[in-house]
Amino acid sequence: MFENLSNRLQDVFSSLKKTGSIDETALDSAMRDIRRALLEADVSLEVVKKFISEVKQKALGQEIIQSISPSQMIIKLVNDELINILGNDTATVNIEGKTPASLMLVGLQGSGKTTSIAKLAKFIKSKYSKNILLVSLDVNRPAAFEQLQKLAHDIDIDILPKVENQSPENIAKRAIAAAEINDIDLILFDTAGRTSIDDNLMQELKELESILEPIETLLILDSMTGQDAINVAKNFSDKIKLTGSILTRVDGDARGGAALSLKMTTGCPIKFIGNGEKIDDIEIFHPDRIANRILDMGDVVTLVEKAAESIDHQEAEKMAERLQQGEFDLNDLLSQINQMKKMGGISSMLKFIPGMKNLGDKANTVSDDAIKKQEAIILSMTKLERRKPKMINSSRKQRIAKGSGTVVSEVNRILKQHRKMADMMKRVSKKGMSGLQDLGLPQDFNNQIPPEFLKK
Ligand SMILES: Nc1nc2c(ncn2[C@@H]2O[C@H](COP(=O)(O)OP(=O)(O)OP(=O)(O)O)[C@@H](O)[C@H]2O)c(=O)[nH]1
Ligand SMILES: [Mg+2]
Repeated sequence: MFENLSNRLQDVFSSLKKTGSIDETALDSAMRDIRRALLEADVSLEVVKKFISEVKQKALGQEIIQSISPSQMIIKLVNDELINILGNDTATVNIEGKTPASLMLVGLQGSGKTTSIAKLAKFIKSKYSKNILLVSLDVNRPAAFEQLQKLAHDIDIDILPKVENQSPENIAKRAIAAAEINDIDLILFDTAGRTSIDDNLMQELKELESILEPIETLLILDSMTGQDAINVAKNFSDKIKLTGSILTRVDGDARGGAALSLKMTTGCPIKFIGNGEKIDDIEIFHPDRIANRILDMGDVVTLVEKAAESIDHQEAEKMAERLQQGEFDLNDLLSQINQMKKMGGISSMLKFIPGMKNLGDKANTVSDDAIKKQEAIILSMTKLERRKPKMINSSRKQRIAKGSGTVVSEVNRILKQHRKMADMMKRVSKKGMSGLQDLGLPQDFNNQIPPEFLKK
């Protein structure tokens, strides 16, 4: 899977590397090649467009990191965007709920439902040691039951015995009753496929859905069908509530476009991929590992992450030095806010000051909007005002409030907050941590942050 895309992207990157420095023209031409590579991999146009515009926008707004080259930066951006369209976090199969809990597999004829159910059952049994019952609800295709029965036997998992001429709805009810008696944790239901989506099939699935109240309804999609898989997913999710999908036959699909388009176009996360006919040919779908496989540039990605991290550290250390000398003006507050934005908390800075590590953890709950507002207020001050906040009189306050789209009381609040923090820094630098006790800290530290700035 993804061989073609992988090769194409690597060609783009190797010619980028040769270019050395990257200007907008070089970036444009690289993005054109990436666009073509994605389209050839059968990724849907909608997704390709979004992909390209995200990467381009980020590439242009990117901070320059000295120790890495622009081409390395672009590789990292493409990597991140690949992970993003693949769904970011790994979506795990849900197996918790009222017992017996039902999992239902649905999909078109021949998509790989019966094979996948056996693969999934073995996976869940060995990973979570659950008691599983397999049930065939396919009363249409001759020998559908026998196919599942053979697989169940191979993996040593129980299957609900066949009763002739029972409707899928009645089999479902019988399965739940049998599971309750036999201490079954999970029932995996195999359903009938159709050559195309028809109303009867959907009606049957809807009825089964209301009987089973499944904790997972997984759509089985044949990745070889490419863009069609996306339409199938859209159609199914219009009618029943899908919780995820299993993409089968990725072993025969060199393009991988379905995998790359599915999450973004349908919102349905891929939970597993089937990569062969054997029972063990199933894999959890990890977006980051898949992206890594496509790019095959793991070392570059790690390098860029490390470089970006070290920049944050340098900044934080520089500020910590100033703080230790008792200096803390509004510029420091601004870079602290920037650090907060980047690293998600005041703790990132405070941890560099001996004894303040735990204190930092407590203050790690400042909300994003509040941070943006604080930043806007400080940015509306002149450089001199930031260095000498005392000079900010009421007319200056009004100008600052106007410039930042806030009101004077908010400007006052920041100034007050800054005064308190500066005072705290001064005490710490003079007396060490004992200086904080005069302020009633650390217990009181969260009070330094206005309550509306804390996450609800
Ligand atoms: N190469 C490969 N073949 C697969 C994979 N998954 C299923 N198959 C094959 O696809 C064929 C159909 O699989 P089934 O599991 O019977 O499909 P189904 O959706 O249950 O089919 P119906 O019940 O007829 O709707 C079988 O020959 C499987 O061996 C896979 O991941 N890779
Ligand atoms: Mg089947």
